[in-house]
Amino acid sequence: MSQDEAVPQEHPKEHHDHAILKFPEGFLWGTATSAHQVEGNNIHSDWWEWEQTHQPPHLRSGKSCDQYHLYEQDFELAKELNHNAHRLSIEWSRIEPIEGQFDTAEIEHYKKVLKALKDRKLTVMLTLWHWTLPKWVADKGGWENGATVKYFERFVRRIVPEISEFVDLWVTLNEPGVYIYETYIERIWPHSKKSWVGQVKAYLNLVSAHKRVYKYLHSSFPAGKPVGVANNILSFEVYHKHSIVEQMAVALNDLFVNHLFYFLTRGSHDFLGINYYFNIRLKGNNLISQNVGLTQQTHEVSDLGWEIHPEGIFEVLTDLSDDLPIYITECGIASTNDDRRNRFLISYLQEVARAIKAGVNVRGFFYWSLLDNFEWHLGFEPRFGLVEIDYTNLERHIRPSALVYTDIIQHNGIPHSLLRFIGHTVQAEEVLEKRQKEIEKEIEKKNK
Ligand code: IFM
Repeated sequence: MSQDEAVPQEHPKEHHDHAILKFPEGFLWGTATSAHQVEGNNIHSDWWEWEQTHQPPHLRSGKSCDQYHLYEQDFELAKELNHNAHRLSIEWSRIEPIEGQFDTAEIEHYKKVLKALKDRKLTVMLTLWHWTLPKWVADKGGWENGATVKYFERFVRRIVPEISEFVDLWVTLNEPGVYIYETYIERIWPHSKKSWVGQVKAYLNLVSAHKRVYKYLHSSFPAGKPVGVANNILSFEVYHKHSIVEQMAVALNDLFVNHLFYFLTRGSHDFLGINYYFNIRLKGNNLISQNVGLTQQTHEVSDLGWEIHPEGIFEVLTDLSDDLPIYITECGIASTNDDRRNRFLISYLQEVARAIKAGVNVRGFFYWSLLDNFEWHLGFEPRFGLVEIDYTNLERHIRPSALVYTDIIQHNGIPHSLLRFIGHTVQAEEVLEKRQKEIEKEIEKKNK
């Protein structure tokens, strides 16, 4: 049969939900970055020093994306892509390179940076500490030293009055748990060591640092802007459903990784900041937050081997949901395959929409990251950006996934045309309810 003769197919409308998967009014759509990863030449930080002494040249941050100079250009891109928010961090080691000496030129620099965001009408979420320390703080023992809490608070008290007019939401700390994990358990980051005592001290000092800064931000700025932490949250699963040991491991990992920091700082959050990336399967004797044999499985993974598991974000959102609003302060994928990034974005956001429908108060989503950037000990190879960086000349190139994200932002929801890209679940209940009513009407008509 030729195409002309083809009988047009009936597509019963009620079997598909063609509506846009809507997000709440005022939802924040943006991306996240951190100073050390994008600025370049952070020469007073402990990471910079460690890179020179412990890392081969290609794994050093160097000029990075040179956002220190190119910030206007990058923010313009974010604006053009229709983002309405941006998360970034300031670099303590630039502002206080020597103990007690604050560099006013650097403070002025950050004012300009933040103003550049406000000029573009972007909501600003600012992180005060994203893993790097001034070298002098690290030399005194870093977070293991109780005095670092005081140093950090002094820095915050100095900088916040200067910049608060440009900031809408504060994040005190980024992923304290990951910092501890990489330094004391994996031991692949600066100042790594095996020390249970050191690990506990550092963790508890981070807890008090958050609490003190939270208190300061509220007591000194009564009309206060919301304050939170960006916590790394993982979804966990057992490998063998019957294994009680694995089930216990899931419960313990969930407790330590996802709940402990929030629990120890309860009462000091105006929102929960969730950085969600991937799922972990715990197996046999490999029970401490380790990915298990993923490459031998059929799951799609990122270039870093992180399992793409959209349902995981739904699970953690519903699990952590309480009275506080939630911002997804980071979520992203390292991939040179941009189609994979598209699938990731659409499918993870679909699950966020599902969580909102289930009653979770999610207020914003910050994709990690606006640009490809320096991925810590892994250097520049992992490509997380919506915008690609050509590191030979630092030119920025918009990836197609950036436009998919823009499409979602413009609709404040996921249009059906994008959902089709990954296939999607029909919202069965609504469709059935509607159909039921229609059937009832038809029956009524016939009976007349
Ligand atoms: O690049 C990091 C970021 O600094 C903190 N969260 C996870 C990202 C990807 O690994």
